[in-house]
Amino acid sequence: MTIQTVVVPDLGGAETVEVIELGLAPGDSVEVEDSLLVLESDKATMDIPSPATGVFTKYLVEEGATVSVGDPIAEIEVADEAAAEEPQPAAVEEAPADEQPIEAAVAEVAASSPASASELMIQVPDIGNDDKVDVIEICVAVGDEVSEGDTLVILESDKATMDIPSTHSGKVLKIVVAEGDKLGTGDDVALFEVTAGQEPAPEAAPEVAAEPAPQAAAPAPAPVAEAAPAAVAEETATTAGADVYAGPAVRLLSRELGVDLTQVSGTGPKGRIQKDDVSNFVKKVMQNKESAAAAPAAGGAGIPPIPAVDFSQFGEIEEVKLSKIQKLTAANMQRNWLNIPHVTQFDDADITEQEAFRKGLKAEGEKRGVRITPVAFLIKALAATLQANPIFARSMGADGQHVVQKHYINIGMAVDTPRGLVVPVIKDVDQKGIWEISADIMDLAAKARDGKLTPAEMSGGCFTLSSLGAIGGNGFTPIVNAPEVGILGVSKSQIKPVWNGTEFAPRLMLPLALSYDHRVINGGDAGRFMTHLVKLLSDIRHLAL
Ligand code: CAO
Repeated sequence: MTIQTVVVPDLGGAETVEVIELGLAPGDSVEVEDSLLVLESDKATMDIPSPATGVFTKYLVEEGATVSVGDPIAEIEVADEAAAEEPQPAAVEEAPADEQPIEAAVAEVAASSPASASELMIQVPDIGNDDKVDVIEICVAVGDEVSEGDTLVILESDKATMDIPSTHSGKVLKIVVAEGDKLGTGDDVALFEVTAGQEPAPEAAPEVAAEPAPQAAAPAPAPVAEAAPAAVAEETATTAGADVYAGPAVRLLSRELGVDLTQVSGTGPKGRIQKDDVSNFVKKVMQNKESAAAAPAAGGAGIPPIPAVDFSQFGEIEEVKLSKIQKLTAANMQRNWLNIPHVTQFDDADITEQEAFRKGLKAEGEKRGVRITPVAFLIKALAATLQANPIFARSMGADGQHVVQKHYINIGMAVDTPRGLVVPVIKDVDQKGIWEISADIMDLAAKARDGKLTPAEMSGGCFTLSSLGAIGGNGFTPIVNAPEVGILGVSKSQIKPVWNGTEFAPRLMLPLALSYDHRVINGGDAGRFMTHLVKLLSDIRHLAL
């Protein structure tokens, strides 16, 4: 066994380059030509291939280090016979030392070689586009052994990127394009010494150039390039990663793992995507999938889960823990939304007289130590409406074969608290007057905000009221609080012009929205319920009847 030191090859004019990717761990097996590390100048990146088959021992540089020609960069352990046989990467060492960027210098290496019978110029196949498009990445270097189908260069139009694959296996003798060049169908890409058995007949080569039909001499699996423009665009959206900054090794890894590089944040120099970034992205997606599968609230009923997004790529973020109530509410809301076919019906109640009456009670309320708000009248009116329309005090039987009719009137009241939404229940509302209901509202709302409600105080409801009247809004569509079948959403009352038969009069109108479970309630039932409620709220004398 011999330790072989790998040095920075001729950089074709660049004086120094940066080490941007160290992908191997000590003990990794390497084949000749496997990428050991990636260097980058201000114009191009360059994979440094292993000069021999063996075992990678260590790097002699750190990521981010600046190196120049001849600097030792890595060590590999090779079998003595292999060391004897395998020279340092000849292709790179043979590069001319004139003042050119890496990619151009590399392209020039074999320029002077006369074409032989086993040489073949690989060309751009039909890219389904008459325009020439930019070369955004050269994926091979002179001296590389390339298999048929391996990506040689990546082209980019304003709509898509396209991998241009090699139509033959062989060794790259010369790359005749550089990043930034424009290429179109049939243009030359690279000169190959094709592997024995793949040589084209001497007369076949020009035909390939003139007619790059996939079947003639090009069995290239070039799905992107051969596809119609629409398919090309689709490829971009899913895997190609048009606007990403990543080297060939990372692009290859992302293709193997099916990772869309546009979704990955790069942590390397200048935001370059590293192999670790791709691995971490996959890890995160898998973790999110596992937690989505574990949480009954997510992706139930065969509904595809909402994809995880790494928001940090758009700006600063923080993770805020959900309270127990918020988690429970999220699960219940989703369960109710998915299980119940909702319909919401709207109306306005004229509460001009009711409000005048309520305000007239304020002084007495102060004496009693009770605040009467519009919510107390709503709950009283709802109790009477439920008595007149008992279908709204039903629940769907678990077997779907029966409904349960409740003969008590308990009304839940949504309360907004710092810990989340809770719904205490006012019991036997039909047997209570407005003062008693007001006292219950005050008591339960205070307990809700202090987190002191007992489970008994939050159960047994027949129907729910959700009032955003003190907050504002014209209307909203509340979600039924299953297993109840109806919920009333109340918004802020406003003075509106209402036609009284002879003229428009200013009236205080209260917007109401009744959501119901259409499995149990029909539109006619809801219409009757809403009409009854509006009548009671508009003239509360009916409550006394
Ligand atoms: N239109 C105009 N003003 C209204 C109103 C309405 N519909 N409803 C209440 N108000 C007024 C009240 O009159 C009171 O003003 P005054 O003190 O001058 O009389 C003021 O708004 C504050 O009322 P309040 O909110 O303190 O009391 P409330 O009895 O109206 O409501 C409660 C109690 C618990 C329902 C309410 O505090 C609450 O938490 N509402 C939010 C419910 C919620 O979050 N629903 C959404 C659930 S789904 O996400």
